[in-house]
Amino acid sequence: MRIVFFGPNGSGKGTQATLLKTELGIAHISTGDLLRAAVKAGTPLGLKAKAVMDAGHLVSDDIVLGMLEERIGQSDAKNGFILDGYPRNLAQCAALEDLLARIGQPLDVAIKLDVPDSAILARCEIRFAAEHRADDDPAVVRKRLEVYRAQTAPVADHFGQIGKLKTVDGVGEVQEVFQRILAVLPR
Ligand code: B4P
Repeated sequence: MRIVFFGPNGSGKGTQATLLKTELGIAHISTGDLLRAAVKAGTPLGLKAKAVMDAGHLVSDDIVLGMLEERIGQSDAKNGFILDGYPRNLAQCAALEDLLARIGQPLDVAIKLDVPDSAILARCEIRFAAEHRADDDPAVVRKRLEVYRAQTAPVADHFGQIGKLKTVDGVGEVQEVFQRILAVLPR
């Protein structure tokens, strides 16, 4: 199965994709994790990405697409994958559809996690206190929510128009949200 997960920052994409990966035995590909790994490794790409991420903006489309293409080509993604945090704008959406058409692996479903801003701010504040991730600073979280509304929300409309969108309430216990996700997966 090939799944796209999207929703605002802190909506729980990473948390839920990790559970779903185990449930379905498919690859979990998080562009946020790929970027954070590049930042940690101090690669030229990582150094470039760090400033952009810390300010709450999106990293450039060509950098993210290059990373994604390489990751999707790895053997654990042959039987399916969950894309967590990609696509984040309409250009990435078009690039993804091109890539998947080229490799003959069309998407099955796009799952959108709905979480109100107040809950997102509260979650990111907790993580900021524990992990000190610069992009969890409340001012940066607000910026990321703005970016989400302007650039990522239109991606939902696109998946809706092609009949692949499922919207799931992302508020509640992690296991409760997970059961809602399982219930909307195509059989
Ligand atoms: P992400 O890595 O996607 O952001 P995230 O804040 O980790 O979001 P996620 O939704 O995965 O939340 P999580 O499960 O961790 O992006 C980071 C940055 O990378 C972006 O801002 C951007 O700069 C860059 N980037 C990534 N992809 C890109 C792309 N395609 N193009 C360009 N740039 C890109 O959950 C958040 C917190 O909530 C956790 O602490 C978790 O424990 C908690 N939580 C989860 N579920 C909960 C629940 N049900 N109840 C209470 N708390 C919950």
